[in-house]
Amino acid sequence: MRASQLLIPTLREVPADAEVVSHRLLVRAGFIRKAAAGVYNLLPLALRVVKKIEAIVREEMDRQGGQELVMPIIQPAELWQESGRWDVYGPELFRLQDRHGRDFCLGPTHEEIITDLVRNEVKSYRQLPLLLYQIQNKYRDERRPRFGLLRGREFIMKDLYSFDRDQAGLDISYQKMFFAYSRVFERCGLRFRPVEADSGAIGGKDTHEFIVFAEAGESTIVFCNHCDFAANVERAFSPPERFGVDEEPAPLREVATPGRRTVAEVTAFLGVDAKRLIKTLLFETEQGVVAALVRGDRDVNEIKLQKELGVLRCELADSATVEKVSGAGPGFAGPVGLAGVKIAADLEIMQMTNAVTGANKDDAHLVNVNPGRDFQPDLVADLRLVKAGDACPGCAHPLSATQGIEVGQIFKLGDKYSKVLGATYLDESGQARPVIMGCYGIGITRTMAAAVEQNHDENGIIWPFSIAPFHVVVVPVSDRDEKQMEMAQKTYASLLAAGIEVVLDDRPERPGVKFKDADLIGYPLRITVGKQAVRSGELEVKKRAGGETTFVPAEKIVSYVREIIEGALAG
Ligand code: 9G3
Repeated sequence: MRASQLLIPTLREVPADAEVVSHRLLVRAGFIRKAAAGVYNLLPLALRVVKKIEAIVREEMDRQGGQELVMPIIQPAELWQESGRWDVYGPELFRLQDRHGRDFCLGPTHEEIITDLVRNEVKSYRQLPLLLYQIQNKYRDERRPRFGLLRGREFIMKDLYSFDRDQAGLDISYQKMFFAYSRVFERCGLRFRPVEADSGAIGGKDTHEFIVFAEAGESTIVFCNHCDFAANVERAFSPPERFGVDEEPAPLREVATPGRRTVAEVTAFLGVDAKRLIKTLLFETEQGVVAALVRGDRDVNEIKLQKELGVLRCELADSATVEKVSGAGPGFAGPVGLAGVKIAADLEIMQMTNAVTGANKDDAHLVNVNPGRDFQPDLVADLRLVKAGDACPGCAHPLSATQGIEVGQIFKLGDKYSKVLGATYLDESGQARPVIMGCYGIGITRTMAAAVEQNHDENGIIWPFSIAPFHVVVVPVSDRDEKQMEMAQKTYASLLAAGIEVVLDDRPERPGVKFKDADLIGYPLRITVGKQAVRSGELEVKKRAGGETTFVPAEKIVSYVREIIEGALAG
């Protein structure tokens, strides 16, 4: 392709609303343009990248026996009512009506549609297992669309659904997808890690997320450098620490703590370790106010709390509620004598002796609080948010933490959807059984953005060869120098004839502009044709990653470039 004919609207200035590198660079390098909040045009370069990622995904899905199909984006409300999810999801579900006033939604995912398809078309154990997938636009009306393609309201997803006769079959399908996903992200040139995750509202047991390491990522993962444990913090468990268990319980006593509300203030004032404090956090739920107790140096994992309570809504109470419930301002609530509130204690709490808590009274705390003696929780469970330094559940070594972007997730659904929707098959003995399902997603557009987050420098994008929009750009230094233009054209033509993905930057621009754009767009290889090339017959080939330059005789350029590309694609 000739740059003069391509729509690559590069920008020098940084878009004002772009908070993360991938958003800034994809806009500046002319890959994407916003149409509405969280809704983007994918310009020709972006589409080429998307198609490459999709091709890798298709190969790996097909390798595992996946069959591609396309399901509708417009989905009837009836199916969502049957699964019960029409009412579970609120404003995040894009809803619309047809001319007859019938309800529909824009597909945020396709469990309902595919389960309906399978219940109608699959009757016998002989038709199983089945792996069905599609690559398609998805719609979710995010509260705060941001970070460009990382959290859009319309995005491209590959979603695959597995159907098996039993749990053992599902385990095999899950293994296949785990393997396929690892291959996909490796082939895309990403540094990533599969981590144990939380299945959230969709239910199901086993689930892994594939996390691409990146500072801009919204996922926090903890992992062990000593064994292979890795998990999303939302899911991570760390064994409870036993602090103060050897002490003799002392008599409960109230002490004045004027104006000391925070853990730091109270521990400094009383001269005690934060590990001696019981932190009491009040949450509002549809079951009323709940007091969650964790050690002073810990935080509450709200997702675990929500799960243990079995509630859908779980928000930190405002100060008016805190006062009404505890009779004191924020910072002085405690479990002793706290009436009319459900108390949920973390595992560590019950092992503490002579602890410090709020006294449910302004400017006062209780010391020598002994759980079991002085208060009785309604629920004891693992409620703690794991952080770096906590003990690994596998080998007790301290965990590390890092940020990342979730580019894929795989779930074992079991019979959650097949049961409610009645998707059954007849087994060998003619008995009807629910099909056992799994679902598996890859964010295609998100993977493109994640690749940019991981592969860039101050000058622009550095595409891995496997997903680069083009592999080579040929840059004549002066478009007014006939000899240079001729040599550049010839180089371009020979590469093109060899089937190499090449752009000729034939625009009437200054050399500085063309070099800057080449770096910004991130072509893996740049071939420069200047005065020296014309004189010596040698072309300068520069690698975008690392900046290494080599001079190659013009007649050898095709084989040289081909070798580099083939080497890179072979991994
Ligand atoms: C909704 C809305 C948002 C949603 C969902 C449903 C997330 C929803 C989870 C999944 C699970 C898997 C198939 C591919 C792999 C992931 N956000 N999820 O179900 F109605 Cl508005 O999508 N689906």
